[in-house]
Amino acid sequence: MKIEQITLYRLRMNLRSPFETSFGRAVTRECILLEIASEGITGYGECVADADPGYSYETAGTAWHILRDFIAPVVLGQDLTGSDDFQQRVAFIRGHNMAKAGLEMALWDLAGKADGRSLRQLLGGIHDRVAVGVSVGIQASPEALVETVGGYLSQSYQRIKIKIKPGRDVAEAQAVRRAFPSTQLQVDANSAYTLETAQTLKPLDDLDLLLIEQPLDEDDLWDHSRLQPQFRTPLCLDESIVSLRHTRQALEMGACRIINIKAGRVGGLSQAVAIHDLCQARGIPVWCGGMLETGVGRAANLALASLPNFALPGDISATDRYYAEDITEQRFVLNNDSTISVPDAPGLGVTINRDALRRVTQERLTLER
Ligand code: OSB
Ligand code: MG
Repeated sequence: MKIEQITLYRLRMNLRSPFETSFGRAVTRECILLEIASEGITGYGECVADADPGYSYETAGTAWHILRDFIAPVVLGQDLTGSDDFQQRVAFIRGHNMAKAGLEMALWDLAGKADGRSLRQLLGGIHDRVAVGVSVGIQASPEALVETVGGYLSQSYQRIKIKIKPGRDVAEAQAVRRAFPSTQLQVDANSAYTLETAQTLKPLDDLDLLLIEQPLDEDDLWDHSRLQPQFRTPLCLDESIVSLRHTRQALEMGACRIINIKAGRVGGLSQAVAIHDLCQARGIPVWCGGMLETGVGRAANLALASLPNFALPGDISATDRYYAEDITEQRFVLNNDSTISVPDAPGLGVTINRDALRRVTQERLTLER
């Protein structure tokens, strides 16, 4: 695949409702859409870095810089054979996994379209629909949270994740558990605790949670390995898992019992599959995390989550949970068994709504050799 042109679109999309986590409150989501042209075919990818460095150090701004100044120059005009070839070319760039993953996704879309095969087929997915849940931001009060959760349950979501932060944790989880005794429930702290302050989370162990996601710092596998034995509930790492090596080390240390996989965080779908395979070999369940993706990234998440060891429901909700208007023609809807169907058209299986794209584009840059 000779890469002739790369276009970057910097997007700002209005969220249907504000999304509050331990690291901030968002009313819009920013990301970069990548469009690459090769021999008459166009591939799309989404770089999930957001406006602020709250979830990780990457932002849409740093990713724009890395894509324009370091990734595009080693890809433009080159005949790439696939994701391994691409990863070798960008291996000189330390970190910046979301920037790399955005371009890798566009290459997968291109490869699938060239071959007439869906991303699910290319990655080895085995399901045509995947179990999903919804990630619920911090609400005004435990009562408001119970009401919001009830709304999602009535839409047929069967798994609920609630965001927590110090002071907005145990009472919230207890209120949801009391109101919905048998719902699959989990919490996500986004690194808001220390080994010491996480002691206040002990009562969560009595709530029959599926998991506790990323309580401690993103660069701290060690303290997670000290915290996990203090809880019956499995810890799950999100931010801390930035590579296959981190995954192996986390498992060897006993830092968690479940892994959240996000292709952006680990540098691309190829790494995501490698992490899936390692966890499968070690009997560790994984699930697909989300970054409030547009339809482009959501299509990739669905294909990834169709692999066999994605044993827990993904943070892959229906389009209308996030956006009134998306940039893909396709809208993803929830089936009544809390699944979403995996696209089966070639590549990502989505087409871009050019009018919608124009409305959310803040900046656009075309690069050619
Ligand atoms: O920690 O999983 C997270 C959204 C943005 C950044 C980080 C996270 C999230 C979510 C939402 O929890 C998942 C989604 O529905 O896309
Ligand atoms: Mg998370």
